[in-house]
Amino acid sequence: MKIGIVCYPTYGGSGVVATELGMALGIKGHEVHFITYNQPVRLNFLSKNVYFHEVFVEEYPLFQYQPYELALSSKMVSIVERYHLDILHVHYAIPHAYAAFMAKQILKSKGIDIKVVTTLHGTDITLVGSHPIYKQAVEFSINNSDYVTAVSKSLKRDTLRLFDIKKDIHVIYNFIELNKYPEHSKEECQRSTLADENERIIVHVSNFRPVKRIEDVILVFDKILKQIPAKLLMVGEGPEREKADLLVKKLNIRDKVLFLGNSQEINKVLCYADLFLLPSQTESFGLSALEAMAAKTPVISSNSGGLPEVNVNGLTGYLSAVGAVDEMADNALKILKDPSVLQQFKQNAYLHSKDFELDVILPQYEAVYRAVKKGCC
Ligand code: GMT
Repeated sequence: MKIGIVCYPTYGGSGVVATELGMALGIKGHEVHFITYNQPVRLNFLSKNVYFHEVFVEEYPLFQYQPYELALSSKMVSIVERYHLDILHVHYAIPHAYAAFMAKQILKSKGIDIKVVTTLHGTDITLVGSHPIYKQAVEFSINNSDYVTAVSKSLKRDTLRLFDIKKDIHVIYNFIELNKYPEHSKEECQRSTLADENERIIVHVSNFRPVKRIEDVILVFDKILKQIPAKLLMVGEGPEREKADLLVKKLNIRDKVLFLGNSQEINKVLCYADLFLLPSQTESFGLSALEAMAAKTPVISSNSGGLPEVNVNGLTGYLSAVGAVDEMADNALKILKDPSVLQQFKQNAYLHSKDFELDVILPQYEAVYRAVKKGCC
């Protein structure tokens, strides 16, 4: 099949899922065309059957805001026409589903019936999409997609609660490619480059937005540190980075916290990890938690959104109410203090991540494309 994928090219989970999906589809013989404003960060340029089309936005003095949706719709129309695409799969409703609706209408006027699949990822619904300034357009674009998927049951529930939705929403979980996290990686990992032999290594990966509650990450770590030797690796960049730095200074733990910036090799960083922290305010799925589990790392997270669908309390890690930093630290210590308990949680996390293997999820998207192409819905 010929599939156009529209996504954000940045480090966020939606772009990562879209990119990994596209590359996997290419390997399976589909022709995949990425349409976005930059080359997606996880896109391996030489991937089989994969093409990238950059959306340019011309500056003009009249525009306070550049009309990206317009440029994107036009680009989608040209790519669908030029490469005879069957499907446009847009990741993150804003503005992609809206731009896809416009492209569909333009193509209709030319006698081309392009099918649009929209995947909802989280903040496009919970934080941004349901805001009154966007709500009407987001609701309309969801209702006018040919097929809608959400990355967790929780996100489906949120979408139905926040919008007047006339379409079925189908849950297709996010996925990982376990072969990118080889079982032997932990043993090969040079932990000594980052921590002393007796220190537990704790990792957080995110875009450092307020929703991630970065200060809770540091507070939990500080409480752990009071009980056992440990290091915290903070991976990512974003608006809360400065605040995090200030808190680290205030707590006088600067030599125990490493800010590593953005990384394209999360699996290599996770190779060092004994524990992953994700105390988010809300999280539709928590792809970073799943990536940690795939690298045999138990997860201490909040219980918000779709996190309970990924992190199983008492098995792969622990879940706590948002902001319950004392409980999170206590749970972390339960895992970290006893090497045999830690080993058990690592193994459980790894085994549970297998439920989200690419091989399990990819056929679900392929089935959607086939059904939608036939005009199922
Ligand atoms: O977490 C973010 O702020 C980035 C955001 C995105 O759209 O890239 O992530 C959302 O989509 C991911 C992939 O489906 C999910 O794993 C994240 O849980 C979700 N983030 C939130 O709901 C806050």
